Amino acid sequence: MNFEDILQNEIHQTTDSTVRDAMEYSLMAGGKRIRPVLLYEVLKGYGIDPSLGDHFASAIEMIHTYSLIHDDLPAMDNDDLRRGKPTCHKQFDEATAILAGDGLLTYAFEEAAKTEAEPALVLEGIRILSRMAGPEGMVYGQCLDMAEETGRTDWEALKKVHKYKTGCLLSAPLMIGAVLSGHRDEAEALHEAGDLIGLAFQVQDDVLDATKTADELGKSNSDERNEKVTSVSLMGIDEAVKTMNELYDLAAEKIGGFRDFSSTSLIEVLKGIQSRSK
Ligand code: GRG
Repeated sequence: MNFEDILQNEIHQTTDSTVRDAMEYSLMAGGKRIRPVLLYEVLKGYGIDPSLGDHFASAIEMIHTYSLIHDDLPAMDNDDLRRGKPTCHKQFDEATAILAGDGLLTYAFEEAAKTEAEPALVLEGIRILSRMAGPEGMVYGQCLDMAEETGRTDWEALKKVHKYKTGCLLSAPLMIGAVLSGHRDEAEALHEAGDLIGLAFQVQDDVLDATKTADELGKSNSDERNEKVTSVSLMGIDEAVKTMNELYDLAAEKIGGFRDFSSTSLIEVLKGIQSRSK
């Protein structure tokens, strides 16, 4: 089964309701699925059947989608367009969008728990997922981002926001892939690689936001509207592009250094992300 069918199938196992419609609307709206791909690539690199990661890959995409739904709400970035479609609260209403986010977040953990691997490995994967998504991870990053004075003020502060807000959920699939493959000892080093990818990805997002239209990107640029400091506003486009390329190269170098890991395919995926246009 391809990943889109897996996701659709899993979400259809929840009770038919408006909240399910809203969860499905946002989940199946055509995201790039970068986080699931990272998990599958780590499993493949360690010589493990990638289907072992189906439930965690779905769980991570559910958590990512919940974060986008909540981030788009009027109380946060107040955006109208996401994944080329009206945001969840525009298509439905605010209460339904809040519930759809809550539903995706909680269902993600049931989803991850379905993984048929050694229970200790599944538990460790769930612990990592929870930590990377929660108040020690993405939620902390979002909190820093909302508190402008302690958030985006200079490059160091901005890097901290991105490490948590973006890096953690890109690190999670790499770390969980290592754990499910029996390489728990390499999860921390993969976390560092994930941080680099997260920062590169975010600088790239800033560059794309500054150079493409909302229609081309399929999402609104609320950073500009909300007058937020970004890597482009701090260092200009040329320097931001240079920084982004250096960060991707560093991440690839790190990934190339793992023992017992065939890195070629994951590095190819990274190159694909580096040349993305949305
Ligand atoms: C609400 C707790 C909470 C967190 C929100 C995801 C997020 C944190 C904010 C969204 C805004 C933003 C720029 C986040 C950084 C991560 C990022 C670049 C998300 C977009 O990821 P893509 O490009 O999206 O992988 P698709 O739609 O392709 O899945």
